[in-house]
Amino acid sequence: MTRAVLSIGSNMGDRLAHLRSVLDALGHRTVAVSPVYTTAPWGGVDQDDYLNAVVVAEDSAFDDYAWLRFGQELEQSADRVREVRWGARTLDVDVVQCIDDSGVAIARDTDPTLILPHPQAHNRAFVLIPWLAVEPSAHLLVDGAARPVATLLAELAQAERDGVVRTDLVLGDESAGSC
Ligand code: PH2
Ligand code: MG
Ligand code: MG
Repeated sequence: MTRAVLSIGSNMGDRLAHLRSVLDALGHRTVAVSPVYTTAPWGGVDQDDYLNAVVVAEDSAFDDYAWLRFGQELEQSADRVREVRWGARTLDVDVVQCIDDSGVAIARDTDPTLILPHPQAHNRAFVLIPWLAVEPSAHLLVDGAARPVATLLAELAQAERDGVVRTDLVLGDESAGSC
């Protein structure tokens, strides 16, 4: 059994439909769904604003690689093409953190296809703000030390935080979320 924190984003096509496709695929595995945010593009590539959200999900048969494959399959279903690094995309599903059976965050840094926790998560208000909305006391490993996500967010520049704006858009079944 693992519990994954997934960051989902889209800035091409029907952005909300792309995010919803993740909730549809997760089904009963969904533990919590954040609100949807419009977010200024992060990473220096000129592109349209994103819709972003965070989903917490559990599956008794999934290890961390299964979550990675799950996300990649959904990205392919959304017709995502090979893109510029940090550039526009129909759907991005990133595994931010994966907690194992014993409640320990899995740490990986040897396989470039899956680095855990996500190496940029602590720098991204578009990940931290939605995550805090569903797990206010969440912690994230940064350089091997568990840090409160709320502290990581407070350390980001105000301009980064201001670029993340909550919407009234709704993803999936609200009864599974904690809005
Ligand atoms: N994803 C990226 C690059 N930049 N910016 C925002 N606001 N949201 C994203 O999901 C995003 C991004 C590539 O993973
Ligand atoms: Mg990403
Ligand atoms: Mg990605």
